[in-house]
This record gives sequence, structure tokens and C-alpha cells, in this order.
Amino acid sequence: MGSPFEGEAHIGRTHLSNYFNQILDPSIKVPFKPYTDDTAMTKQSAISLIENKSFNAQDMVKKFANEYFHNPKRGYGSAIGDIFFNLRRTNYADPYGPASMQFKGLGSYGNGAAMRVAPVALFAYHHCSDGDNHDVTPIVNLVTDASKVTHSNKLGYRGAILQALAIRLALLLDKDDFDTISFANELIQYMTQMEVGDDPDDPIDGGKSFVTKLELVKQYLNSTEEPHIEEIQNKLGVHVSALDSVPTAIYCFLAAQKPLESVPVDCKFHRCIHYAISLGGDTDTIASMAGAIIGAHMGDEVIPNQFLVHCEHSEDIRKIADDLYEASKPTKCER
Ligand code: R7I
Ligand code: MG
Ligand code: MG
Ligand code: MG
Repeated sequence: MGSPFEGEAHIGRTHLSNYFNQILDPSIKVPFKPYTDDTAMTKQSAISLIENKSFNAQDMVKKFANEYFHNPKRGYGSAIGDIFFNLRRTNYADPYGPASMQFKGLGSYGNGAAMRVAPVALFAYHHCSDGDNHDVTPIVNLVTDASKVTHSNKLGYRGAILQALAIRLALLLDKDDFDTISFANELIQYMTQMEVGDDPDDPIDGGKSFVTKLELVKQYLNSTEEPHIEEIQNKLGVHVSALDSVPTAIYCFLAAQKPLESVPVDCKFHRCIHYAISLGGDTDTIASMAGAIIGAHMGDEVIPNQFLVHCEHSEDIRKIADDLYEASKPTKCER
């Protein structure tokens, strides 16, 4: 739903409201919105987990690559195609090799691992929940492995871990009432542990920190006034890097828990997606990540049917979600 606006810096309020009004009007018949790489890769992540009933790096990258070669025009990040060409050329011998060579060996810090992580997070949550929902180690390990096949830069895979932990927390929450600040605090705790020992003068990432971004999220939540869009764009970020988009998606989920002056709609799910798109920039990705979190929190029954009517293959995706649930039935986690 966000893809028609991807890359736009300023999206008019009326323009966006009209877009949603059209979607919500059942009498208006328009072609569905094609999904982008975000959904293409999310689907393949889920299908790989379903078929293997576990994470299999080689199978997952093969599915990503086949999907890419089948339809490379879904708006992929400009560097990720190289990984798929290199994987195919080497017959998928080392599923982690090509990703680790990206960007002169630094690895990608794009949000591509985070944007597709929902099935991995749901699988780990369900499969490994042997009565101990406090231990995040299984989910962190699984997400790290599933991310590094394309994003070996620590900012890239940590972004995916943060998004996965937000999905996990959303699943654990009370459906109608929860404290958004506590939610942010819990994520800050996890990311603080992860960032222990990081060098603030790291020549590779300049000591960039997810904790700093999450502190900003908390500051916005605590403020009585909605932050200006320019403030969010410039400080929190709305760009293709994981650091400039995952905390923003989490903020959209949390901000949408209360009425928003800029998005006067009652349905929380709609409010969340609409708000995410209104920020501009990487709209398809930020909206889909925010949607994954609010979906985990509220369940599919809150998604307006008219939204689904407009989304390519929404019926297939529902079936994949059901199959993923079956395939991830709890067992003792091996990790
Ligand atoms: O992360 P990735 O899969 O891209 C996902 C984004 C989403 O917005 C999708 O909707 C789609 O539009 O793309 O793809 P990558 O190519 O790995 O990373 C995305 C971009 O981040 C790259 O094309 C670079 O511009 C930038 N980038 C880097 N730039 C310099 N140095 C990522 N890592 C680096 C880096 O190390
Ligand atoms: Mg996309
Ligand atoms: Mg990439
Ligand atoms: Mg995008």
C-alpha cells in the first residue's frame, strides 16, 4: 500500500486521504496494488520455513534468488541483486559468502533483512516458546542467521533483530491497553545489551546506535504535541538503511495507539499504516514493518477487508500465514 509513495519527500495530507478513501470505497474498482520486494521476500522467507519446518540458509537464499530472477522489477535495493547473481554462479555453495562481500566487505546496512523478518520472528516465537517466553536468545539467533544471508553489516542484521523483538513484544501484549513507554523501554534494554562494547568511534559505522533512536521515539511519545514530519524525517529517519527506518516503524505502531491529529481515523490499523506512509521516504517498507507489528498485536481481523482487496495476492498470503502457524507448532527448541 505504501509503494506508490516510495521515495517521496512530501506527501500532501489531502492527497493521501483521497488515496485511502478510494481504497475504502467498495464501489471504486481499480487494479490491485502490486507488492514490492518487501512482500516478495517475506513470502519466500515464510515458504522456506514452512517447507523445511526449520531455518535452512541455503534453501532460503535459493528461494530469494529464484523469486528475484522470476520478477526482478519489484523495486529491490540496488545492491542486493549482486548477491543473487553471485549465489547462482557459485551454485549456492556458501549461502553467507556473497552477502559478506557486499560494500567492500562491510556488508549491507539496508533495511532488507528487517522488512522481511516477520515470518522468522513468528516462527521463532511459536516454535521455541517452550514455556519460557522471557528468553529472547532463540529468536535473536534465528533472526541473525536469516538476516546475514543478505545483510552482514551489524546495523543491517541488528535492525532485523529489533523489528523481530518488536513483533515478539507485540504478541505478548494486552490487546486493548498497554503502556507504549514500557514497550520502548523494553526494546531499549535489549538493544543496550547488544550495543555493549561497541566502539563509538568505529570507523565502519561511526558508533551509530539503535538505542539513541529508540530514546528519540520515547521522547516523541512523551511529548503532548505530535512531532513535525520534518523532525521525524531528519532525526528518526525514513530511509532505506535499517537504522533510519526500523525505529521509525516501531514509532508508527506506538504513536497509532492514540488518536493522531494528522491522521483523523478511528481504526487503529488504518491509522498506523496511513501515518507510516504520511512520513514519506521509504513508505512501502516502513508501512509494512509497522503493519507487521500491529498485525502481531491485534490479529488479522482488524485489517479492513477493503485493504486486502487492494493488495496483490492477499489470499495467498493468508494461506501462507496459516501454513506457517502449522509448521511452527511448538517443540522443544534445539538452540
Ligand atoms: O536492504 P535492501 O534489501 O533494500 C531494501 C529497500 C527497501 O526500501 C525496499 O522497499 C527496496 O526499495 O529497497 O537492499 P540493499 O541494496 O542491500 O541496501 C539498500 C541500499 O542501502 C543500497 O542500495 C545502498 O544505497 C544502501 N547501503 C549502503 N550504502 C553504502 N554502504 C546499504 N549498505 C550500504 C553500505 O555499506
Ligand atoms: Mg519495496
Ligand atoms: Mg541487501
Ligand atoms: Mg522500500
